[in-house]
Amino acid sequence: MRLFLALVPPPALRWRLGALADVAQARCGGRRMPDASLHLTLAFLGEVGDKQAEELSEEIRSLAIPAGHWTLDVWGHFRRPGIVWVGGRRPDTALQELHERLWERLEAHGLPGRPSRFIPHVTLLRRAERLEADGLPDVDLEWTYNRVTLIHSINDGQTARYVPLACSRAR
Ligand code: 2AM
Repeated sequence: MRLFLALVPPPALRWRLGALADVAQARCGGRRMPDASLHLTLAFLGEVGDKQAEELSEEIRSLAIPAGHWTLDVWGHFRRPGIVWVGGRRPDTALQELHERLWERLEAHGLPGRPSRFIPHVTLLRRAERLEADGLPDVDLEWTYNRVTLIHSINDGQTARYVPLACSRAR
């Protein structure tokens, strides 16, 4: 199973991210992420066996993360995969710490793959050749979070469907 840990936006924020995705697609082309799939990946686990997925689900259900507040105020582009995203202009210490803490737990479960660099972002478009920033609205969003979700990414041909498997406890 292809798994990742993510923050899932509350409905009002999801709606605002979706509105930005619409404007971005009109400007930059590419494939827009469906509203239901919008998220911030904290850790990408890759392929995990069923038994380990069950153990990880238990671990996530028993976890309580510190509540946090992330400011999204910039457009970004990863050229090679053609991703247009929104994120924070400044590094966010709380998200960085959460990422580190989660990877410590994942490594304790024997999972490899901790990246050398973590760039928190919400992917809005895929296969967009470039970011046409002119004419895009300023990004001015606040994301208050207190839970992490373990998500199963199921590939249905062209698009991935994301199915939540487990959610951490609220503090
Ligand atoms: P992306 O949106 O920047 O592509 C599910 O695929 C989530 O995991 C997506 O948010 C995706 O990030 C991320 N992801 C997919 N493959 C990855 C990889 N090899 N390394 C890091 N993150 C990955």
